[in-house]
Amino acid sequence: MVTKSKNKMKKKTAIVTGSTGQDGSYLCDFLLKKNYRVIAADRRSARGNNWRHEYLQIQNKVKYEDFDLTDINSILRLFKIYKIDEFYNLAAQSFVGSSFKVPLVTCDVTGMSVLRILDMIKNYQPKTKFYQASSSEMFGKTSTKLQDENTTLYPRSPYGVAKVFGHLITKNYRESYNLFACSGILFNHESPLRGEEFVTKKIVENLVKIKLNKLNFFELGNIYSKRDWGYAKDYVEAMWKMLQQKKPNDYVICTSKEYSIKSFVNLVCKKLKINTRWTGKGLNEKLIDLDKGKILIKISKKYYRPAEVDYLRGSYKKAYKNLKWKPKTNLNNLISKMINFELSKNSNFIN
Ligand code: NAP
Ligand code: G4F
Repeated sequence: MVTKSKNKMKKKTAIVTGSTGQDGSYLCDFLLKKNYRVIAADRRSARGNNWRHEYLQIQNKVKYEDFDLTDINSILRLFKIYKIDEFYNLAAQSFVGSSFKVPLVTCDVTGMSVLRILDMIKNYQPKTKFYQASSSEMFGKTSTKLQDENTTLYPRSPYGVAKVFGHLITKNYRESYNLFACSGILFNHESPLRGEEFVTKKIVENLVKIKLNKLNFFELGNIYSKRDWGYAKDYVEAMWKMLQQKKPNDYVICTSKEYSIKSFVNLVCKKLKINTRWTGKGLNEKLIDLDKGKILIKISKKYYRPAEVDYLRGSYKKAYKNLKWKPKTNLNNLISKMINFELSKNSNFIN
């Protein structure tokens, strides 16, 4: 009995904002397995479609708190209720494409809210360790082959600009007020739990539907940009590791391999055994199913962005040295996980 209550007292409390998103879900699961008390801070509207928590079977294990990054009182409330050991700020308007359409909301939610949280930590619980979800999108129009913690930031979207603010204000509060505040500069990371508006999920979901004869074709935008894609589940471990170090710091998390969107499509087709060839150029480029003589993918201007990030490829040297972190899952295995998830979803649907 005594040991049990002692163990209970030792539980660390972690707040995870954006817990219902891709990374938030994997992080909650990870922290629960590490015996944390996990407070899932989300907008109430997110609970209506809590499929990721249900998939990971964590919906009865976390404690939900109503929260909105734009409502300072909802942030303050958490600091009044809980003694917070670790605060992971994963919530954001995270879709780059939308940030051009709702720039003010994006800058407020994704950028300014970081300052709201840091100021609460400084004023109420300065011992709380803070993780900020920074992004490789901050490198934007980069001219270096490999981006690391010292690469110049040149964002290309309101989202990227907002993330730069969050990143720099985290560093500023660390240096000004001696807070344990870290930024993880994460390159693109995907999983079966990825939101369907992001390109990898859109490609896998639609090609699986085509394979199962449930869809004829779909459209993409710029298929020539290159991304460094890792597996989200590998990446949440790095977030936690950053907060377990003696000193706070910023780290790039990536795989150091880059692929174009077009190569990603080709890899998925190969795995699904769809025999294809690309024809045409520019907006007339198309992916053809050679066996059926059908168009599978068309290019549409609708999905082009006003400014593009053409090339991202990171170096995780510092994370490997200090955190002993390296990616475990390559793109081939990641694609298999995503395909299998979609196939099982579809067969469940048929049954
Ligand atoms: P995600 O799936 O889009 O999740 C974002 C979460 O933020 C959602 O749960 C969303 O909830 C919540 N949110 C949005 N606006 C909010 C608000 N005003 N108040 C409270 N919650 C709000 O994103 P993710 O892929 O897991 O990414 C997690 C974080 O890492 C984000 O900050 C993202 O910008 C950053 N990041 C992601 C990647 C990547 O490749 N995945 C790479 C680098 C950085 P609702 O359902 O209520 O909208
Ligand atoms: O999958 P995406 O929307 O991801 P993007 O823009 O790289 O942003 C993601 O990664 C960032 C890290 O670098 C995160 F910070 C951010 O939160 C998010 O998770 O687009 C990837 C690329 C882009 O170049 C886009 O123009 O794919 C291109 N693309 C081509 N056709 C498309 C499409 N993107 C989307 N979403 N949909 C298309 O139809």
